[in-house]
Amino acid sequence: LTNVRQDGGDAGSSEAIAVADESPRYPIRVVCRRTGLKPATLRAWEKRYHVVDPGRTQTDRRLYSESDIRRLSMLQQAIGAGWRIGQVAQLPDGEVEKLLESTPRSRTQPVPLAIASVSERTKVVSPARPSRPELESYLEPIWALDSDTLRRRLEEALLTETRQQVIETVVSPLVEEVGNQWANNSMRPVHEHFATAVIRAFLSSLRNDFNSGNGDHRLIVTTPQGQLHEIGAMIAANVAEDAGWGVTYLGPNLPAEEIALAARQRQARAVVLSIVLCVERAQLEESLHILRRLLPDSIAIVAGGRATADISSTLEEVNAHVPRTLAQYRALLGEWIEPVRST
Ligand code: B12
Repeated sequence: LTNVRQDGGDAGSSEAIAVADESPRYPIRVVCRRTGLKPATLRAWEKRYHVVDPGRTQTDRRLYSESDIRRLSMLQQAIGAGWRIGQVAQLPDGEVEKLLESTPRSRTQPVPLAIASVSERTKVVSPARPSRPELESYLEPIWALDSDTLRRRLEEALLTETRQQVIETVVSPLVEEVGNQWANNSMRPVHEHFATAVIRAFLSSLRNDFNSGNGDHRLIVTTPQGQLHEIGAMIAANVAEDAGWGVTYLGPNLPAEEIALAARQRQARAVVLSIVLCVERAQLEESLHILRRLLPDSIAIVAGGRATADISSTLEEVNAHVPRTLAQYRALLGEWIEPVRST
């Protein structure tokens, strides 16, 4: 609270005015601790939205003032209340304050699609569901159907993080967030389709198609017939390539006979399946049995994805390895690759 008048009297009286120290003096670490923002989010907000204008030390490190911290805390609260950073970043402090006071809990309920026009949806529905602040800069271009910006932001993430980190900390949570917003009608199917298309292209571009593997280092990655969700399989392919495996990626929705043919032809070490949704369970379970029958014992089946829990007994029957997390999957691939390396 800068220049707070304590007596309501003469503005010229220096004793009557309590001036908070507004000099820039807090490093980014302190600001993040006090506001709960991550450093990367704060830098992104500054770069894209100029939310505050910090001072600099002689060695060019950022320094923030009390009022910067206050503003950032309010913006952080607004995001928590479901606003998007693009909607609040340019508002003066007083407006953000009013917004926070007047954001009733009921705003967290989405407006039904049927009665909301597109403009109402971007104004009213988009702040409906709090999303993770660190994903805001990716959700903005999805709302705007702006593929250039979405793609550029994903690529920018690669400048500071490894391919694995970007997949696990950006791509996975982003698709999940899109899926949740789509499921609760906060996002239209067009936005979900658009986001999926750009993310598929991005994951494709990360893949190392030239490494088809040699010796025992070959994997087939796909999804069984009826399983249309492909991003889990693309992630599994990327993770394996990162761990040094040559991957033959077959896309989604493939009959067991075709998968087995590819695995035998490539003399793969394993077939990796992504099973995200338990649709047509009987067909899914049958195709796993067929696959096991058509594969020699030397070719393992690895199955991952959220629906593996629904068919766990079948997966056991076909002797599948079922890593529950990407870390477990990486560990399994590591165990297999080690003996090969040592020969
Ligand atoms: C995009 C999408 C689609 C697209 C897929 C396009 C494509 N080319 O992939 C389309 C439009 C085709 C689609 C269709 C359907 N979808 Co859909 N879809 C999604 C969405 C938004 C993203 C899916 C995705 O790619 N996720 C990203 C990946 C990264 O997440 P994941 O698949 O869970 O994978 C993680 C783990 O499971 C694991 N993993 C996955 N595979 C593997 C493999 C290995 C080896 C390992 C180790 C780990 C692993 O690692 C990943 C990273 O954490 C999700 C929402 C969401 N929250 O995921 C809904 C979602 C999966 N879909 C859903 C539904 C209901 C459907 C439909 C039935 C809708 C309909 N009525 O038609 C159909 C069914 C299609 C079918 N037969 O398979 C539901 C499933 C609900 C449930 N019971 O689980 C979801 C969760 C949406 C929701 N919240 O309701 N969908």
